[in-house]
Amino acid sequence: MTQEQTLTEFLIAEQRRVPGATGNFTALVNDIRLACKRIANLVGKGSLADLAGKAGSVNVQGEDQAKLDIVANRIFIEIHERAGTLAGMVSEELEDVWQIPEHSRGAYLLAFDPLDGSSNIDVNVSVGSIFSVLPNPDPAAEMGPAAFLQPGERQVCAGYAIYGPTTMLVISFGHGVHGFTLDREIGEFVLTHPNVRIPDGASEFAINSSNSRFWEPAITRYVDECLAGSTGPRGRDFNMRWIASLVAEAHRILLRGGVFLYPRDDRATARSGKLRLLYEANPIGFLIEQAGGRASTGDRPVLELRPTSIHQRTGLVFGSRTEVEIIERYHRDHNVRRFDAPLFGSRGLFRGAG
Ligand code: AFP
Repeated sequence: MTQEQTLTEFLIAEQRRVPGATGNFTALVNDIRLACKRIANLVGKGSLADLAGKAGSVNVQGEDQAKLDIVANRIFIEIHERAGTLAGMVSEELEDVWQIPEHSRGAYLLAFDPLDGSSNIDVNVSVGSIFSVLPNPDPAAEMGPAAFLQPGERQVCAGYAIYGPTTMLVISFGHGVHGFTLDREIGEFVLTHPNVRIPDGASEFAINSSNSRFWEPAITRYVDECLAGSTGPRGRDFNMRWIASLVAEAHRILLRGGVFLYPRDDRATARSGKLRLLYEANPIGFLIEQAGGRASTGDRPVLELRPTSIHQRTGLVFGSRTEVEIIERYHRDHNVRRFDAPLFGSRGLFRGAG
């Protein structure tokens, strides 16, 4: 039997690959790991920790905060703010950039969603934490939103922790994706899923179809064709999934293939999409691309987008490369004029097919 490799050993090996590495990056990833372990512990306690339910507050996006959203956010901040590895932090739960005291400033920026899918906590469905690490582009400049407005392709590390039946940390440093499972007996993440590759050609799609009346024609066409199954143009049956937890959805797709769509739509709240670019779409997109899949706004690779604000939203389509490319093609074909392409309007050919 080969010996298990822990995340600590993996990180040391990674650091050795970089001549002159200071250990700061390794320390940062170690701290992310610690934050995720602490959150996993609380999530695992469920109602026993008296952390179930809503906090009675709303975040900067106007969404109700769960008690665990607030606690998980605090855990991330407390662990990182004096570690000496970061120059600033952005979180789904914070309106502004979190300033790091000058004497503790490091070379990196951290954007995170401390508890993604938090509407699922009270019903005991998988949730997660998502993180994205960027270099600080100008250490001499005053820390503010501008530092974070870098395209996702500049990420040096991204990943998520999933708090499900097991807790896993799935991470990429820009050369492949690796999954580590928390062994609670030894308190360590152990490498269980090295070099994850997304299977292509899988037959599952995930979308919240209650929004279908607001979709663009390209999305309607894609979903209608999937629903038509073996009798339609795709010539095979598809399964539909929707967990309402991006991390859980991304995890399934990384391991089993398929495609996820949260497209922009015609609701006033989702014209630019629903998911947040910096701490949802970019880190998940980075993992997906590193695992051989594709992540797109629908029109173009999501990692190429240059953000204009720290809480910017985007449409997001990701998963098996072939499927995402089909969806991008449909955008090119049908979305020249939104919502009124002849085949897909209210009386169009495909409207009745689903
Ligand atoms: P929360 O973290 O507020 O629960 O949001 C979860 C999420 O951002 C993402 O994880 C899901 O894919 C998506 O929202 C679900 O959105 P709908 O409830 O609109 O389906």
